[in-house]
Amino acid sequence: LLDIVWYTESMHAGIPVIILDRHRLQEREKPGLELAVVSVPSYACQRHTPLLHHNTTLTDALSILAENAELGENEGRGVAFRRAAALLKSLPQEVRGAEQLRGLPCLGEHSLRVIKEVLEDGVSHEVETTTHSEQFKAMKALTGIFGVGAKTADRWFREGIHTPSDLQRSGHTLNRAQRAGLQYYDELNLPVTKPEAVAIGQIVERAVHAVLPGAEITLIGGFRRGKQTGHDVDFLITHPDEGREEGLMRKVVSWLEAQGFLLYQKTTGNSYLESKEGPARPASNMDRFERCFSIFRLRTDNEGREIQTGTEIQTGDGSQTYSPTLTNTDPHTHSDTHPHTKTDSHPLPQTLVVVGDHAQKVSWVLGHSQCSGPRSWRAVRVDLVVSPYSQFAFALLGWTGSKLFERELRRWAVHEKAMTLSSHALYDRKRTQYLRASSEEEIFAHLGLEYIPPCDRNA
Ligand code: DCT
Ligand code: MG
Repeated sequence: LLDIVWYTESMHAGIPVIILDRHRLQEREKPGLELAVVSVPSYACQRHTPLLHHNTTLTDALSILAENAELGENEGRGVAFRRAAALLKSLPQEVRGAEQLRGLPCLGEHSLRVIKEVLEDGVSHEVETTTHSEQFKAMKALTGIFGVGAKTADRWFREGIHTPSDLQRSGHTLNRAQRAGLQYYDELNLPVTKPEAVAIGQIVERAVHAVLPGAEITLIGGFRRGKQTGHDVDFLITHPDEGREEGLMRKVVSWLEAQGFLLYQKTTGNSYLESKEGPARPASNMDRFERCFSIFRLRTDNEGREIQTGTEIQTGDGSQTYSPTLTNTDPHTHSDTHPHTKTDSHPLPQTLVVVGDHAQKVSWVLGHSQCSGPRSWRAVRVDLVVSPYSQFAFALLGWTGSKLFERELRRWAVHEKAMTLSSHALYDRKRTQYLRASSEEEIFAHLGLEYIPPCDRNA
C-alpha cells in the first residue's frame, strides 16, 4: 500500500481507480507482485472534476497558456493545455513532484515541461513572459468587450489599439453588440455573483410565466456546476407540452423590454430540424436553439427595491446572505455620456451604476463623466435558450458545461461509441437511429458512461 501514489474514490468502468508507481515498485524489487496499474481515464467525461481541487497553482499556469493559444486562434494547442489542466483538477491530491505524474494521460510534452518548471521553481518562465506580453494583455482587454472575438481584436491590436479606451478614441465603426460591450465594459468584466444570478432568475421566471404559464426555467452554465461567480448567467426554458415553446423567446423579450429589464438583446430563431440536419453535423449545434444574448439591467433587487446589507435571498441550495450595500453613498457615481456608446434608442436613463463591493473595483476606463443620483442597478450578461421538451435533457447536458467537459463528451461519443452527440440529440451511427432520453442520466447510460453530476463536470 505504501506504493500507491493515488487512490481515488472515482470509478472507471466499475473499478476504483488506483495508480501505482511502477518505478518505485521496481526500485524496491518486490518479486511476485503483479502490477495492476489502472490508469486515470483519459476522457474528462469519465472523471469527477470538482470545482475546488488540489492543484490550482499548476492549473492556473496551464490555463494562461491555453488562453494565449485560444487568443492566437491555435485551438489544438489550447485544447491540449486545457486537457492537461483538467487532468490535474481531477487528481485527489496535490502533485508535489513530477514523478507522481508518470503514466497519467493527457499530459503532453509541453504541459509536462511547464508543470515541472512550476513544481521546481514556483513559476514557469513561459507563463511569466505571456502574462507580461503587451499582445496578451491587449488581446484579453479587447476580447473582454462583449461582441469582440479574437480575429477582430487581433486586427485592432495590429493597428495599435490595445485598450477599450484606444478603441473608443479610434473612431472605428462598431456593431450594436460591440457598442453595448464598450458602454458596459467595466461592469460586464466584474464577476456576476450567485445572488445576482438568483435575482435575474426571478425576473426571467416572471417574464416567462407572464407569457407562458407552466413553462420551466433552469439555471444552467457554471452556476449549475456550483460556481459562486460567472461571466454571465445562462437559463434554459422549456414547456412540457411540446410545441407551446414555439415563438416563446420573442414574447419573453418583449415583456422584459417593456419592463425596462434589457439594455441589449439579440435573438436568434431555432434552426434545428432533425430530419434536415442529419446526424452527420453534430458539434456546432450550440446556437441552433431559439437563443437570446442579452445584457440585463439588474436593479438592486428584482422589485426595484434597495437591498440592504444582510438581506436574505433564497438560492435553492439554502438561504444565502447578500452582502453588498446598494444604497449610494459614493459621490463618484458615473453616467455614460459618450456619443459612441449609446445603445440604440434605449428608453432607460443613461446612468451607469455599480453595486456594493463592485464599486471599489471599477476603474471607468472609458472616462464617463460623473453625476450624482441613486445607485440602483448594474449591467449583467444573460443568455436565454429555449428548447423543445423532447430535446430538454440534451440541451441541459450541453449547456451545463464546462466547455471542455462538453468537448470530451462529444469526442467520447464519436471515437468510443460511434455516436454523435449535440445539444439536440444523440445519434447511434451503427444502429442508424436517434437515441431518446428524458434525463441526463439516460444520456450517460446510452454513452456507456458513469453518471457525473453537474458539480463534478468542472473540467
Ligand atoms: N458551451 C459549450 N461550448 C461553447 C460554449 C458554451 O459547450 N463553445 C456550453 C458549456 C457551458 C455553457 O455552454 C455556457 O457557456 P458559458 O456561459 O460560456 O460557460 P460557463 O461555464 O457558464 O462559464 P461562466 O461561469 O464564466 O459563465
Ligand atoms: Mg455562463
